[in-house]
Amino acid sequence: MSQSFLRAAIACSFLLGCASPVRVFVQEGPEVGVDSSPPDTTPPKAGEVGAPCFKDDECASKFCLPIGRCSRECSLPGTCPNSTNWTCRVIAGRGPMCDCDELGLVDLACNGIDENCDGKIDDGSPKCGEECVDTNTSIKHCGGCDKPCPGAGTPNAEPQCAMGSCKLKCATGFDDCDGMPDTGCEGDLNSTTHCGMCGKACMTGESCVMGECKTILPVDVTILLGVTGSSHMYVDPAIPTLQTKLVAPLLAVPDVQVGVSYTSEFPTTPYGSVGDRPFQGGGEPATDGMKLNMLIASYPKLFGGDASDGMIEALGTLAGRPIHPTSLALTCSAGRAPGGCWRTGAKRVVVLFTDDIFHNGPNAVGPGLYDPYMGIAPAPQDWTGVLKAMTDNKIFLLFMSTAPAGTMGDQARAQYRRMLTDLGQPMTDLFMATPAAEVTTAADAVVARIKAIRGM
Ligand SMILES: [Ca+2]
Ligand SMILES: [Ca+2]
Ligand SMILES: [Ca+2]
Ligand SMILES: [Ca+2]
Repeated sequence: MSQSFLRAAIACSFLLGCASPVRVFVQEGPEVGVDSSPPDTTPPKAGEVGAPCFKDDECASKFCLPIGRCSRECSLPGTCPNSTNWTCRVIAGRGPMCDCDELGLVDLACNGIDENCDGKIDDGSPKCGEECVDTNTSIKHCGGCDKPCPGAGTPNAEPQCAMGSCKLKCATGFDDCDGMPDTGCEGDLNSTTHCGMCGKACMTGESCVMGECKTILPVDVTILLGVTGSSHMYVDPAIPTLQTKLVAPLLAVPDVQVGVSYTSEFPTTPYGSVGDRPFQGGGEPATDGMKLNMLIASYPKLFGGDASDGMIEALGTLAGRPIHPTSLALTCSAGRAPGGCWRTGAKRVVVLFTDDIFHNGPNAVGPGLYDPYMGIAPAPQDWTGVLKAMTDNKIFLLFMSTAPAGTMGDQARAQYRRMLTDLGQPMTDLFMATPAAEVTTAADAVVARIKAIRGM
């Protein structure tokens, strides 16, 4: 009688009270309960627990589980392989037997679970020293013990082990262009040498914007301040913000120049008052921040008259339409386009800071002009002509709307949206700048938009 038989017989008689001689064939093997066998890839021996089987006779225990694995007798859960998917269950006609819930065909590494029910926990996972290691993913033991992945602590990079091979995981916008882990992900994909991908260089004169080579044109921005009587209460508190959050960041962008002009109304009753000007030039686009700040702070406090005002005329002037005798032209440097004094080849942007709705502008809905002027000579410009001039001169129009919420402001903004539609611009080019706290948000957004226009 073998030792196995004795052990099985004792287990039967003391723990289970069974007396069947079937248990003579319980196989030799490591004590169950603590599976401390070193991970290996050798399959279980034929007949032992976890060995593949088609019928009961192939198993030492004479019991083949429905999943096609040999079982064995057990007394307690701990007498089966020490994995959560193995349990000691009473099988009808057999008594307590080890049963396994198969979790997959592959035994995943180092998780203490015998997913494939072959009775070996984490088989195939090597140990490196005492540590169970998944050499497919371990950055210390990648593809084998003590094969660390290089690149830790290098710029824009993290070492990574995938399928047992080391590679660098690069931060967004960077790549390992030189193939050397020690330099990390040194390739800046927003640079003109690696624009969008390693080795993709931009042509001379191009810039790399968001991973694409682009020809960046200079940008001229004119801040057009609405200065009728109703607007002073919005302009005054916004002055520091316009200086620090609009002018300063725009001048910090390469080859962006900024100018300031003003708009109010024709000095004709009932539209406006004596001294009003539909357009008053301040300074042409330039880079002198001090001068620009002064042009904003010392804006002319003009008047107005009725509810609508003369901004359409001012936009026409900036777009090069003949200037009205009641307006005051900008003084342009040599070589600049008349009206807005734009540089040749520069993109052109007007930032209109206003609380008004505009005479001779478009109706928000339907055809015709909004509140058209009557009896002013020479005749003021209207949206039809100004739209054409702005389109011909490729002038972008951005609104900073200070009109308060409510019917009047909503009517004005509906007109702005119609103008943006006519210009082929998105509705998002209308920036809410009311109440005063929103001027900062609006200015930030306008700067971002102008940067985007620059890269278009
Ligand atoms: Ca296994
Ligand atoms: Ca496992
Ligand atoms: Ca590198
Ligand atoms: Ca008016």
